[in-house]
Amino acid sequence: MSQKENTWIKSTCAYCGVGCGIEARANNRGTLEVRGDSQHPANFGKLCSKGLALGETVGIEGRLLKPQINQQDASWEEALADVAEQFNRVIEQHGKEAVAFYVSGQLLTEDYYVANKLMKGFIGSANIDTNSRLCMSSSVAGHKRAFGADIVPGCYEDLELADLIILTGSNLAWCHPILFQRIRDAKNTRKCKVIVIDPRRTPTCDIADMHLPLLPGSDVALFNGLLAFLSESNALDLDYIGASTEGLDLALATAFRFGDIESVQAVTGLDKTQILAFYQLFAASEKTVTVYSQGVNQSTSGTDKVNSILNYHLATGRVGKPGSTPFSVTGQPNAMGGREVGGLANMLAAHMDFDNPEHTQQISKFWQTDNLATAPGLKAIDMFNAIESGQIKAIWIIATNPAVSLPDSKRIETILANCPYVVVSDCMADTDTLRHANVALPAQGWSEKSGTVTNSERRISRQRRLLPSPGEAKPDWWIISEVAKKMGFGYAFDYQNEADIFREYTQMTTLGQKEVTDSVSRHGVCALSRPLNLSGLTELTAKQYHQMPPQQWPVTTYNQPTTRLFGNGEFATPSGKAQFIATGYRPIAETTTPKYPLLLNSGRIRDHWHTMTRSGLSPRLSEHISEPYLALSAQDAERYSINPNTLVKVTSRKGEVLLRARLSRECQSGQVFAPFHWSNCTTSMGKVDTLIAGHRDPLSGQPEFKATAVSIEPLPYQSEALLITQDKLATVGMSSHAHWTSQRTNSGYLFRLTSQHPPEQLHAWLAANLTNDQSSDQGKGQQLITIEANNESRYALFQNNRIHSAFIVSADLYHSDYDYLYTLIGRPLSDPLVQALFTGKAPPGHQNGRLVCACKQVGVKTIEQAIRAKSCCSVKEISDATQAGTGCGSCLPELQLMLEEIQIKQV
Ligand SMILES: Nc1nc2c(c(=O)[nH]1)N[C@H]1C(S)=C(S)[C@@H](COP(=O)(O)OP(=O)(O)OC[C@H]3O[C@@H](n4cnc5c(=O)[nH]c(N)nc54)[C@H](O)[C@@H]3O)O[C@H]1N2
Ligand SMILES: Nc1nc2c(c(=O)[nH]1)N[C@H]1C(S)=C(S)[C@@H](COP(=O)(O)OP(=O)(O)OC[C@H]3O[C@@H](n4cnc5c(=O)[nH]c(N)nc54)[C@H](O)[C@@H]3O)O[C@H]1N2
Ligand code: SF4
Ligand SMILES: [Mo]
Repeated sequence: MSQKENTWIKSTCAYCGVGCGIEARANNRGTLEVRGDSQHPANFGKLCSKGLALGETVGIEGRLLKPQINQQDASWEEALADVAEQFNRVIEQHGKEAVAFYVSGQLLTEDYYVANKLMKGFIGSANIDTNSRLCMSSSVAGHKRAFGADIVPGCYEDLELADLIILTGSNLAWCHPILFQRIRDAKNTRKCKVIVIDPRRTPTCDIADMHLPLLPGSDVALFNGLLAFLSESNALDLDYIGASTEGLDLALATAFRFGDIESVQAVTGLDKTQILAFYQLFAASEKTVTVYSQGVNQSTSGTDKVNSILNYHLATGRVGKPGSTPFSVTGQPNAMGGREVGGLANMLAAHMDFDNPEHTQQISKFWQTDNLATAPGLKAIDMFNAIESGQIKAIWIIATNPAVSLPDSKRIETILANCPYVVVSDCMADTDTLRHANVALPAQGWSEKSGTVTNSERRISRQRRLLPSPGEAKPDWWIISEVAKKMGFGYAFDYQNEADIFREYTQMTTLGQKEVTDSVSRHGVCALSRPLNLSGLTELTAKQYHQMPPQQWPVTTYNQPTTRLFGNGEFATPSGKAQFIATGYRPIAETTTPKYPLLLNSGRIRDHWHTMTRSGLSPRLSEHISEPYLALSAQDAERYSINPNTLVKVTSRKGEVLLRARLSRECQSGQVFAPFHWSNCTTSMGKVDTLIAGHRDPLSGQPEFKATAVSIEPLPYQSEALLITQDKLATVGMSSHAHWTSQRTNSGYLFRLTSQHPPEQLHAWLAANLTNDQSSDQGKGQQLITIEANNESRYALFQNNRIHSAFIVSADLYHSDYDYLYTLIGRPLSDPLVQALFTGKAPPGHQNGRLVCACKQVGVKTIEQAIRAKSCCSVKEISDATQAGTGCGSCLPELQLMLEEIQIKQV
């Protein structure tokens, strides 16, 4: 599709579940200008650092451009035929349970719908699961137990109406930055209180009136204690409980068993006065929202954690009311859409259930199939176990990178390597998972795709095509439908476009819906037999679909705003009443021992997205935190002899990784934290999921990513190097010589190496490698310079008199002194920066340090200097002095942290 110049097209951000509206315009460099959509109700024009950098990640670099069979280019016809034939062959020989799909919350609803229809409706197995198993499945299970349906009752506006916001297991500042900003703004105008419940002191604590650093996994005990406290202090809403709920007695009895403050204190490790202050504030604040995310879901007691939260909201009647509701925030852009169309192995599409014969009959009739799966399929980890045991012989992985993101990732790689037939659809050419693919299928990426996504507040937004597809990339729904046709199910997959699929899906949501009476009251509160009802969208023409503004479901009339659900006290259970669930506290699965004395927590950083296949393309996003790291307390660093910024070896019962030590006040002693973003494509030994065991919640099957027993020790090394290159190096041989991590920069790549070999050997090896890499260009004015200065050897390779690559090797390198190195590529020898490389002195004006504010390009040293020299005492003063934080605002919490840390040191 050709793109009219200067036309701003509305779409939705590629990243988190906030689902911000964007406007984008193609420029003549083939990339995009991106800005916030001021009319979108999620963000009203604001974007965070990731949203603002979207334009940097839509180029052709790194894209998978053609289908491949066994690493050889193939035509679409060949590749699709191969997939269809192999799947049919396996089904014929071993039965339908021998094949599986593993899909993703990053698919559009239309893609997801078709994948689920093919597997559950026509292949006849329910072996389709999604990475939402790792993300939202405990919330899904908790919602279903309490409400009878997987429903998020509230909306974003509730964050602005609440008197008290509890953020538990959520680092909103980094993971849902626009929601964080909405709360911060509300706090400034309405003075609502914020409590953060998280073992770590995260940047989210920037807006906290109270931080409860509970011990990992102890949420249920804390919330049971709250339920008991509410009962004891006569703060239960008895009218509401009587009219709208069932099961309080059992839940209360369980809560009382360990609900006294002393027991809560013992289990959570919190201070008694803090616990009481929290309970009292909750009891006194009628308008309360609890926002929760992976610190709750990713746990062996995840579903109970969710229900313990829903219990205290039900006990006070605070569900689905303005400013008063539990609020599970979704992670991926379409985590919610996937749940709607039945992406999880234990659900059918449109919130219908396997164990409801009416539902299965209605679906069979609607899809015109006599082969609908009759029972839930295998959940993610069980699915990979079944490949290992030989039960599953063919898997199709779409829009997810399980070789990095599933627990025990080394084992997952072995399983994929041994699986007889692996198909991977991805937009990128190189991922850890693709390295095991028999067939690789090039999917369109975010900027080329067209369809819909649903955000955390049930709002369906259009994602629109912004750029033409590179190479032969195709929409995921098209790829799946073509395979379905070739497998013999053509009549059911004959879609002309994504609007056809959306229409079919919306029709499906109306199956068996009872006549809706009084569905929407004046307060926007809705009562429906199955709340996921899109009957107002079933008649959309293709044109209306393409123009559709955001719609919040249920949508029984086009464009009707349905902001909240369940506020009238009617629920989707058979009795119409919400269910209290008795939630007994269970500890985390792993215990620390003298051999593994610390608990590893894992999660996200502000500027990277998951396995970095896309955010890793952006130099700006790669600068904020540029290496895999381990955050640890100063006490633990001392105890285990770890110096700041050195490499630390982290070992668990499953494996070991090497991470850069970051001493930080965020972790309590005994706990460490690492982000999970780095993969074999970006580091030799920094893939954190290598360490994590697959302990799961018994109901949801969600893994416990946040509590792994580990040991740490310093990594002895003989030499270190920083290397910049214009082209991506082949890293295959590098691992045998040094541990490495790589980072995208404006003009190329930056590698950090740590080696067991002495500096001269590392130097010789790197120099030989670089010249080999460039051998084809020999004679094109190539020039090498090697210099020894300050116990460091420096090397530069010039081509046509400009730096092509360069490195510095030393026994001990202070990396941050060389930040200017990023900028050297392409500069001539005469440039003062290049001269600095050889003199060993940092050039003037390049003492900026690690980037903190990605928008205004302000580095750590500039900010530190402003705080110290200009005596800035507030974030506002730092912003005024340096411009940091005046762009998207995502770095404001970090400015606050820096300010506090420097002020503490100065005292
Ligand atoms: N920048 C960025 N944003 C993202 C993503 C990304 O990759 N990068 N991914 C998106 C996705 S898919 C998701 S699911 C969301 C996740 O968003 P979040 O859930 O906010 O992010 P996490 O960092 O996984 O973990 C949240 C917090 O849980 C805390 N925690 C650990 N154990 C416990 C515990 O036992 N109890 C409590 N109460 N807290 C605990 C951790 O310390 C951590 O601060 O982010 C989305 N947004
Ligand atoms: N240790 C630890 N591990 C975790 C977590 C944690 O907190 N700690 N969190 C877990 C959670 S909540 C999540 S959601 C997962 C995320 O883990 P993954 O889903 O594995 O991570 P992504 O990097 O988002 O993988 C998406 C893949 O799809 C590709 N892709 C992007 N868009 C498209 C598209 O439109 N079509 C196709 N076909 N491909 C596309 C990308 O290039 C990439 O390879 O990680 C989980 N793993
Ligand atoms: S908060 Fe940031 S990453 Fe999430 S949708 Fe909005 S702009 Fe995108
Ligand atoms: Mo997620």
